[in-house]
Amino acid sequence: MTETQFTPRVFSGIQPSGNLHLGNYLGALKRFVDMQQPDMETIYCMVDLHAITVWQDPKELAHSTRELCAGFIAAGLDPEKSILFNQSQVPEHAQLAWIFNCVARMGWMQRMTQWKDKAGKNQQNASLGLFAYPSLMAADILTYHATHVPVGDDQKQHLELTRDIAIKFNHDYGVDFFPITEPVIEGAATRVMSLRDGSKKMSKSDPSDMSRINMTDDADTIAKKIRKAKTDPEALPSELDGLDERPEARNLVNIYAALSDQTAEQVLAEVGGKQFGEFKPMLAELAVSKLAPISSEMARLMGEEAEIDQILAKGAEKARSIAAPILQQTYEIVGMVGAKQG
Ligand code: AQP
Repeated sequence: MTETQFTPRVFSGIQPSGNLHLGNYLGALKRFVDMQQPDMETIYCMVDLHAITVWQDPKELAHSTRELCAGFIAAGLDPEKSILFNQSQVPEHAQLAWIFNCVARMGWMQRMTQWKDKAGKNQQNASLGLFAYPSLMAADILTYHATHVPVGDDQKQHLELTRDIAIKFNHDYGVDFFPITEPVIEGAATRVMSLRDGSKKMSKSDPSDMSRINMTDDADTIAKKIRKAKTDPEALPSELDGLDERPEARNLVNIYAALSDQTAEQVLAEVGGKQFGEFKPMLAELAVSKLAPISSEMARLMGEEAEIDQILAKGAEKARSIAAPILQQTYEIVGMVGAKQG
């Protein structure tokens, strides 16, 4: 096998399965915007096929997909600079996922912590799609030969599996066709934790709305959630190791750092010695100043449904022009008769 040079290309996605929250924003969306650079091709997807691995109300799914697109644009993604689309409009994702279902091993999927967490004790009743989720995610990435994937820390294991699938495919067919993708898990907030419990990830499916800040929350709600966030009675330390064994304090410092584009060390140099009574209003003010313009722009864009649908359709067309030839080449490698280069 000869070494192939792959053009740098960024791909990532977010599920339209509920409200975007601060974890999605700091761990993923804000990073997507940072990577939208002139020398980098960026492809960002609303992964609706992933969302239906657990049942979604059809009307809500359509609404969430458009709202997520509005969130992408309001946060700074520009449809002229990045390819924005919803996954189901590009059938190559699902087609390549089938090939990968035949490459990935059952044991690999069974080890996925997200599968274990989401299916819980009721695995027999979970959908086959939920089990095969990482194989579709590998296809999302590799149908663009993407080299860099910005995600939150919780997706690390799925990205390792994407690499395993690429390596096994290349090995099984004696080619150097799929790139070995680099996860980009960077910044102060790669794992934003629940505001109610510093040992749990902030997530859409947490039953307590007080556990997360939604991108659609108004200023008063954001301030109230931060005021009521669980903390401890100690003052903030001036050094990072003073946050050891203080998960809730560490979480709020990391959120502050990510929102203000600083490191946690820089934040502690500024706020060390302050009590939470003083720090929480600072954090609330910062969060409102960063999130309010995004949520009001999201609300405005949601009034322009036809424009959103047009952006998604145009994005899907551009995405297909990259994905279709890669799928056709995959089919040829596998030996499918009639496979023609797109
Ligand atoms: N708490 C988080 N901190 C940092 N990054 C996070 N991400 C999610 N939660 C956090 C990142 O957001 C991107 C999109 O996530 P997703 O919507 O595809 O899936 P998810 O991880 O299932 O989101 P939730 O909120 O955690 O949903 P549920 O409750 O259904 O499990 C990914 O890059 C992810 O890392």
